[in-house]
Amino acid sequence: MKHMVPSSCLNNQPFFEVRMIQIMKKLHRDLPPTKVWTYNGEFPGPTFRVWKNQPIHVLWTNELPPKHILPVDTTVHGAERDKPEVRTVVHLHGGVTPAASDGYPEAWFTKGFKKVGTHFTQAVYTYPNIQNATTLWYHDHAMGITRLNIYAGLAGLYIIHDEEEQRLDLPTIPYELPLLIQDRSFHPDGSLFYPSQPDPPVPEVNPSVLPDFFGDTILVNGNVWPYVEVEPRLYRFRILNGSNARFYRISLSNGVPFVQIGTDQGLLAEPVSITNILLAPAERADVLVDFSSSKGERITVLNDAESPFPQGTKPDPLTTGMIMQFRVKSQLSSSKTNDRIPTQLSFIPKLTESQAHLKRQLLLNTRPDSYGRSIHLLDDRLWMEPISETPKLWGVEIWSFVNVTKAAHPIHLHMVRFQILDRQPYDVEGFEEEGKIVPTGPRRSPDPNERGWKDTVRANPNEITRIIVPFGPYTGLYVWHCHILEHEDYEMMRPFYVIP
Ligand SMILES: [Cu+2]
Repeated sequence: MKHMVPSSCLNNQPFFEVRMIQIMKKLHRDLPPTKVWTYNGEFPGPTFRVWKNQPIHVLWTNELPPKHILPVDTTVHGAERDKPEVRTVVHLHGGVTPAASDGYPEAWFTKGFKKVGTHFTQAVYTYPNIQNATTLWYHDHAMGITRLNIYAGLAGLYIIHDEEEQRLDLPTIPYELPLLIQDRSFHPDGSLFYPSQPDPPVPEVNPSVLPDFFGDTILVNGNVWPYVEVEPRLYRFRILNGSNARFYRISLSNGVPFVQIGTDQGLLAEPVSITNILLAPAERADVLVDFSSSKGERITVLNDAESPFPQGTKPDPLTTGMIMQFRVKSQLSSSKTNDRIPTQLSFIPKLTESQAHLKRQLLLNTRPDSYGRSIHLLDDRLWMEPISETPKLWGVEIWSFVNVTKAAHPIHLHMVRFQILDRQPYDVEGFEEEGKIVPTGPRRSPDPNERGWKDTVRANPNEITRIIVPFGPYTGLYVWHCHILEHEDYEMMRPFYVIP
C-alpha cells in the first residue's frame, strides 16, 4: 500500500490534501476492473505514518460523482430524499482528536463543500497525535450511508510511531506489513455488489437497509485473496478488520502461533502467544509471526468465525474460510535479522472499579420499525433523542453493556481509550419475562490479548460487558456506536458530550 505524502506545511506542521475520487481498479486477475471510491486514487487509502506528539493537518475534499454507486435507503435517518445522495465526512478511528476534527456524522460535506451538514464547522482537520504508538484507521462516517461509503472503498490506515515502540527493535518495513481485511461481493462485470433488499425482502421500501451484510469474497489491502512472499524470519503484521459486519477468527494453516504485541490503542504489557485471533469489525491486532522454521511452505491464513457472530453459520472453507496466503521463501535476503521477541512491551496501569466516579448501565437492544425491519438501538434510544451520556472531563466511568440481542456488537467510543473490566452472563429468560437483569455466573476477566487499551469492545449476546473509561483529554460532542456498519447506520449510534 502507498504512503500518504504531505503536500505542504501549515503552522510548520505537515499538511496533507486528500481527495476522494472514483476510480476503476483491478482487484483480482480473474475479475474485470471494479469501480471504487478512494482517497487520492488508492484502494484502500494511502497509509499515514506519523509520530507521537507531532500534529498534522488534513484537508479532506469530496470529488465524487453526485450519484451513489450503491443502493441508498432514504427511510434511514440522515439519508432522506432532501439530503444530497453523496455526502462524506472522515473519522480517524481511535484518534484522540478535538471534536471539530473528529468527523461528526452530521458534519458531512459534498463536492466543493457546496452543501454541508448541520454540524460542519471546518474543512481542514487537525490530528494532534497525542497518543501511544498504534494502528488507527481513517474511514467515512457520513450519517445514514457510512456502510455504503466504506464498502465503496473509503478507508485507510493511520499508523502512529513512538520511542517506546522503537526501543523494542521490532521488525520494520519491508518486514512490517499492515493487513486490512474486508469482505466484498461482486457482479460478474466486476462491479461491487451490495444488496438493495434484506432477506426476506421489504417491498414497500426499495432500496432497503439490511440487518447486516456479508460478502462472499475476502480482500486484503484491496486485493482479492492475495498471496505475499515472505522470508523465513520474524514479521510484524498490523491486522485490521475493516469489514462491514463480518467477524474473523484468524489462524495459520501450519499451526504456527501469532505473538500478539498490541491491540486497538497500542502495546500490550507483554506478548501473548495465541493460535487464533478473534477480530470484530474495527478491532486491530498487532502481531509477530516467525516464519523461520517454515522455509518453502505455503501457509494459508484461515478464518472460522460465524456470521452473524456468534450464532450464524460457519464460513465456507473454500471461500470466506480463507483470507490470504504466505509463501515462505527458502532464503533470507540478508543474514542480519532482528528476530528477537521482546518479553516486556509496555506498562499499562490497570484501572479498577474503585476509581470510577459514575456507572451507567446501557442496553444493546432491537425494536421493529413500521416495515417489520429490526432497528438496532443503544439503550433503547434513537439517534435523534436528547443526549443522555454526558461524562465530565477526566471523569472515570464504567459503562455496562447489557446485550439483549442475539448477536455480538463491537461497541466503539470516539476520542477515548478504555479498558475492559469483565464479562458476565445474565438470565436472558428472566430479562425477557420480567425486564430484570440477574447475573447467572461469575465475572470473567478479558482475554489475555484484550488486557491493554482498547477503543472497540466485543459485547457478546447474553452477557454484560463492562468497560472503564477515563473521559479526556477533550470536551465536546462525540459519538459512540456499534461498528457493524449496518447497525450503526440504522440507529445503533448515539452522541455523547464531554462537559468541562
Ligand atoms: Cu451492532
